[in-house]
Amino acid sequence: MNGVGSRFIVCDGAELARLWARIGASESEELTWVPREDESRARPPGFRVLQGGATAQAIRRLDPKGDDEFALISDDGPFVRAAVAAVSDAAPDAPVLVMSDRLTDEDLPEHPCLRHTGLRTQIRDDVDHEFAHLGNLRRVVRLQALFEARDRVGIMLQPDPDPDGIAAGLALRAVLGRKAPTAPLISFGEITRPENQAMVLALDINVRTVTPKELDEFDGLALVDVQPNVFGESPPARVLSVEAVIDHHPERGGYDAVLKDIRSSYGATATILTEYIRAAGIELTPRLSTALLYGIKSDTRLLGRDASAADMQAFGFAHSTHSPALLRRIERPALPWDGLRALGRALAHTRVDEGIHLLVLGRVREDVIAQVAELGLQAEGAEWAIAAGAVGRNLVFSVRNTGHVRAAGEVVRAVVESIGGGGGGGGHRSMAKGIIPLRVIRETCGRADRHTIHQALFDAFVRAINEQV
Ligand SMILES: [Mn+2]
Repeated sequence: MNGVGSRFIVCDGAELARLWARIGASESEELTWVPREDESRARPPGFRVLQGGATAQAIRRLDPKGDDEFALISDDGPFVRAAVAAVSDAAPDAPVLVMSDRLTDEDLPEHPCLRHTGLRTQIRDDVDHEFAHLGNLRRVVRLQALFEARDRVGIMLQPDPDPDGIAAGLALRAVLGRKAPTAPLISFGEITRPENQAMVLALDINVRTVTPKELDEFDGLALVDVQPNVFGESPPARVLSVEAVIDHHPERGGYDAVLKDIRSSYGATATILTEYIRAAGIELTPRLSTALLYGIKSDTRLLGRDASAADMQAFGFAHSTHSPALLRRIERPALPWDGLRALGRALAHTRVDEGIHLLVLGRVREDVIAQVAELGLQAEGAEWAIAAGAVGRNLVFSVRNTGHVRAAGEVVRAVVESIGGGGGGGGHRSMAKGIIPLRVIRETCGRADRHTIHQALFDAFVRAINEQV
């Protein structure tokens, strides 16, 4: 995400210019050097001399544009300070990377978009990373400038917000240096999935449901992990003209945004925001790290196939400061007493048959079902664990397997199909969830008591698991 501008490298003396060439100067870089005394005839190959030294006039002669960036390579304090001042003067918006082994942050002048890193230990990959950080810092500086003067910024998530959107929204608020009252997380819909409710509960996050009319309260709007096409056929006009969009879904047209950062190769929007926070050196609290970690984990299915190298790195970065206790509270919410009693009754008669451990719980809170399925897989001899319970008018069941067998998602679809219409199901290799209306079970099996449900589910699973694919 380095933008499309040019990159100017300014080396202090022939020795550092040759070092830069050895690290592996990129063809897309404009290489310049400032000769030290007695070096005027030692031009390093590929470099052109910065006539007049590191002055604003010399930088202006390079004709820098809005998206360009600079790297200053020097171990000399006065040189770097003069060069930073020259760049600020000639190209006020250009970010600056200072590469030096001897200088410390105290040697460097104030600059809104400057990063400092070492030089001689760098290899080309490191240099590329440093420029990636610089590109992210530039985005942060632009976002901050865009929202600075706004009274109330709405951070808009998709309807039925998910952990990635919630974490990214929370992180954007931190990037903007704001608190909930002036930058609330908002959505046109409520959080419905129990595991997502567990996240906002454990991390004490409020997502406000708003009507299109209520968007008038905000003089700044940022769409996070979402683009307007998600809001239906004819979205409210306000969301078609927003200040910022940060997303990892494929880019859609049909709306205006002052700033856009859309990276469809990323597995999570939380990854983009983690990079912002890292590049800008913003403090990562345990609550925010835990949110980001969980957001990345949940959108990439625990860093599975959809994850990019960037997701792995962001995950690692957030991991070092997250709170294991908070994460546990999200992933293993406290079991309610009646859920535990239902589990106790189901366990009293439990057995593992043909590698299947099936627990039917009766009426329970939905998140209990997933947790009981996890527990069920720990039974001796279990290759499959299924927990089922009545939620509203439906029978909801969660499925887990040991991973060496048929994919759970496929099996659940086959089970729902064989018991009868109106339900749904899906999932991944080792975990899945299915829903069948209780009415359908009553119609198919004559009744919907615990024993009947147990029998019907068990038979359907045996068939589905052993079916040839
Ligand atoms: Mn997402």
